[in-house]
Amino acid sequence: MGADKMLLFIPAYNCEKQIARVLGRINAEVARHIHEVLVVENCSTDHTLQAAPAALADCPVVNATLVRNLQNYGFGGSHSIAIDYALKYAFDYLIILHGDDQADPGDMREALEKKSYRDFPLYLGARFHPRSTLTAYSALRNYGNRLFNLLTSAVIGQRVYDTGAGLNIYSTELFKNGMYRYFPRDLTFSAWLLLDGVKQGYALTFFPMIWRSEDQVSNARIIRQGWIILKLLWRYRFGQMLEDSQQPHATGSYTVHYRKRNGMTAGPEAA
Ligand SMILES: Nc1nc2c(ncn2[C@@H]2O[C@H](COP(=O)(O)OP(=O)(O)OP(=O)(O)O)[C@@H](O)[C@H]2O)c(=O)[nH]1
Ligand SMILES: [Mg+2]
Repeated sequence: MGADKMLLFIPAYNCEKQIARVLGRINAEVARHIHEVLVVENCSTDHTLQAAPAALADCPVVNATLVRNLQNYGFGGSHSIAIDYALKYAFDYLIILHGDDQADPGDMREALEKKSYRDFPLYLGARFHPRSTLTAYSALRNYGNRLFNLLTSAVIGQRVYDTGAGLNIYSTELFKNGMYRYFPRDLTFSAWLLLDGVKQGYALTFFPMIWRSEDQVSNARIIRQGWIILKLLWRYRFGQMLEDSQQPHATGSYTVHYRKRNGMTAGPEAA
């Protein structure tokens, strides 16, 4: 295991078909840098919860935890659970890999080996990076995302190639201001993390990735999310990111369904 304590967090909602596939993409070269995998299952209506333990047992990362949220806390709410976990157990970095197998963890292998993420507390995968490959991505979402990337670039004064892809490395320093508790719990959560990190003065960079769209269901609502991000960019530029009325969300709760420690299945009771 590397010198940096890294948590690989996988948000998973209705991805029974993809969860084993995405965990299967974590090869030994990537796994040796990761201290623990945390799958946060968000009350799926399919069998994601049942599919995950065997896939975690097979995964070469030696420590693994599968939790199920007590209720659906949304995409951002699942991220908040992982951030709380990363801070509680003193992880240095939080890697986010979407559970629906659109991103390939192999795309961060070079960064893990060269430790280039140390220079960029926001080390983000980007679907719209010039060297990225996008397969079967709709024209509306493609151009819509590119437009928002340009707007975001203009507002923060540096080139942005994605405001929320499915593979990112964050330094946990970013989260110590506790702002993530206030962010909306929808798919715009990643854009908030990005803007809050930049506002705090942390360095940002993007790396290319291969982004697949095969049997995944897209929940991204480009127009609704675009509107939220536009408002956010406006407030970032001309005032404060949070509205005065915005309250922190209550800390989410979960039950533990699987644990593996040092390669041995430990069972939920060994918390
Ligand atoms: N939409 C959604 N996703 C969740 C939730 N909880 C966890 N997730 C996981 O978060 C990931 C991202 O969600 P997606 O809806 O696929 O969004 P996306 O892939 O960024 O968007 P597109 O590539 O544009 O389809 C998936 O791996 C989901 O399994 C939730 O409450 N809602
Ligand atoms: Mg997806």
